[in-house]
Amino acid sequence: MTKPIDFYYWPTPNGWKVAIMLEECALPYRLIPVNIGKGEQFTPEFLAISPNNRMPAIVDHDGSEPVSVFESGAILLHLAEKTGRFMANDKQGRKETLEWLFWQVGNQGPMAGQLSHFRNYAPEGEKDGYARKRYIREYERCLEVTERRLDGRDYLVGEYSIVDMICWPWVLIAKAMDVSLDAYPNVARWRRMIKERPAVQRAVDLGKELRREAPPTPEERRILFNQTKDEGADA
Ligand SMILES: N[C@@H](CCC(=O)N[C@@H](CS)C(=O)NCC(=O)O)C(=O)O
Repeated sequence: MTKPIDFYYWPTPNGWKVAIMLEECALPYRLIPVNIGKGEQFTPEFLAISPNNRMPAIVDHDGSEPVSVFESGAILLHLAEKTGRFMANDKQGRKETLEWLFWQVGNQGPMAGQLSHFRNYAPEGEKDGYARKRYIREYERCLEVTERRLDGRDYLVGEYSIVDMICWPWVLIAKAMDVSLDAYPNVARWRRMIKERPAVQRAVDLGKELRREAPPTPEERRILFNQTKDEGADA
C-alpha cells in the first residue's frame, strides 16, 4: 500500500498550489500544519526538509528512502513525474512547462507576495507608498503576460496542468489585493474555470480553520518580517 505523503502546509496561496495537485491526483497525504506565525518553519526538523524556512514542503515515502522536496515548483514536478499526470510529456510540452513553472516562481509569485505584504502588513503610512505601487504594477504586468498567453488557449500549457495549479492561487486572490480582473478577460475566464473544479475547492478549503482572523501580533510580525540575524529573528 502507498504510504501517505507528509505534507507541510499552511493555508496560503503557496500552500494551495500543492494541495491542489494532491487533491487532483487523490494521493494519500498526512497534513502537517506549519504555523508560520508561531515560527514553526524554523525548527531544525523542518529546516532539514525546507532549508529556506518556507512551506510548502513534502516528504514522499514511496521509494526505499524517504525523499523530501521543498519549493512548490519542484514539488509539483516531483508529483507530476511520480503520477504521470498533469504535465505534457513530449519534449516541447516539457520545455514549456518548465518555462512557466520558473516564470511563476521567479515573477508572479514574488511580486504577488510582496504586493500582499505591502497591502496587508506594511506599517500605516507606508501602505500606499512607492513600494506598494511598484508591486501593483509588477503584479498587473504578470496578469498581462498571463492574459496574452491565454489568448486562444484554455490552459497555460496544453491541457490543465501543474502550470495552471502553480499560477492560479495568486490570481484567485486578485480582488483581495485591490486588483480588478476586468481588463484581463482571458485570465478571468481561466480563473473561473479552475475555481469550479471540486479538487481545487477542497484544496482552498484545506485547513481554513487555521487561517488568520486578525492582523499579526507584534510577536508574529517579528517572526515573519525580521528574519535576519541582525534583526533578531533568533534572538
Ligand atoms: N517560492 C516558495 C514560496 C513559499 C513561501 O513564500 N511560503 C511562505 C508562506 S506563503 C512561508 O512559508 N513563509 C514563512 C516565513 O516567511 O518565514 C514556493 O513557491 O514554495
